[in-house]
Amino acid sequence: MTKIEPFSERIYVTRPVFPTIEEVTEKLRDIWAAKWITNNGPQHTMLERELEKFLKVPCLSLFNNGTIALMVACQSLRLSGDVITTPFTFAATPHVLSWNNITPIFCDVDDETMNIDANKIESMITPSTTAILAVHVFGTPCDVEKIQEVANRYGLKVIYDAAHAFGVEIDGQGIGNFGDCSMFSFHATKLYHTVEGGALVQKSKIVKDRIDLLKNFGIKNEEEVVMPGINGKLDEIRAAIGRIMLGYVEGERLKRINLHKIYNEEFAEVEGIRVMPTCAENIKLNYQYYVVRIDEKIFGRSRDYVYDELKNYNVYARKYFHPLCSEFTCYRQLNSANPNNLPVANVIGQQVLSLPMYGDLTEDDVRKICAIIKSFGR
Ligand code: T4K
Repeated sequence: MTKIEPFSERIYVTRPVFPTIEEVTEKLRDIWAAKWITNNGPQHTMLERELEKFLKVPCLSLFNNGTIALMVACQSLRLSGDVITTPFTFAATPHVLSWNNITPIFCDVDDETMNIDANKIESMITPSTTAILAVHVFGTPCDVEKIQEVANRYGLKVIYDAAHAFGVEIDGQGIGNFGDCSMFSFHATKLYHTVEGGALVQKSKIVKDRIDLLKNFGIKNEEEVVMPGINGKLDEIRAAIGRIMLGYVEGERLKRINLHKIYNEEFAEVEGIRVMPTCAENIKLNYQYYVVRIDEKIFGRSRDYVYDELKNYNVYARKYFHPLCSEFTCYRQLNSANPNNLPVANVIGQQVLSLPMYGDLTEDDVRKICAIIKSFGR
């Protein structure tokens, strides 16, 4: 077998999409001319309307990041007590609950989608439960129908952490239309970004008004502060960048679809490497991440071996999401964090590896990454 040379430069798990300097400069000139740089300026207002259209959602409020947006979602829905969530997510998801004095209750995940297992939620509900906080992990939609059905039966609110799900649709409906509220992250590492940023999406103008108060210190006007709010505002420069980036999303998505296909092709015959789930035809995905699961018993090498060895070839994959949130020192004492309660999540946490995925990767890059990984198998 011919020796595979390492990449000459580091290949990261992702790379932000950059607009041209000229496009940004043009927008900066508008902002300088308007002399309005934050606090609900024209770029902000225009971006909210443009995103509502793009995401096919009725009401959207911009935020300075997805985490603060999710914090405000809990406040706007007046959540308390316990909220059922997934351990297989980024740290922000349960942390937001803790910052609201809410106890996260970890529910196991589905082996195929890696999302919260909707069939196990009911058994976790107690009189203290006020909501379900589900995550469309890696952009694969949760079982929204089943989750809503359980929530309705017990009078629970449903919040979706849609940080990964920008542009995802079910039956032509924007993913943000499900549940009481959805959060999107516009962090630089996402398919669509505003450098840092995020949004809350929900159905009612009245709730939007409350959210907009909460993200601006609760200030109604110069004389009245009506609730204990926070500073969740997105500034004009980032809003302007967000407006430019809307023009890049579909092109980036198409490039990623092609790269997904190549990864899938390359791994099709490899035993012990499981690729991402395929979704039903009524679901439009965004192809933001490419994630595999490595079964050590079949592949002959562990996920950690592959992760470490890839670095020798200058490939920096990521173990999204390991450790599980239920393994964090701040949560592992919770009853629901016991691994016996989370058998599927614990296996996935040991197997999962996010491989490089961004539009500037070439087809050859992807084929070479696959060849390197395949060369590790025994
Ligand atoms: N809920 C979920 C399910 C989430 O995944 C997230 C965020 C949130 C909530 C919270 O939303 P935000 O408050 O962030 O809006 C990254 C992102 O920072 C984070 O937004 C994201 N999830 C998470 C999954 O990934 P890290 O700590 O892995 O990022 P970092 O800095 O290691 O970047 C990853 C790779 O990207 C680097 O290895 C290289 C590349 N990179 C990164 C940056 C920032 C670049 O090439 N250039 C860059 O400027 O968290």
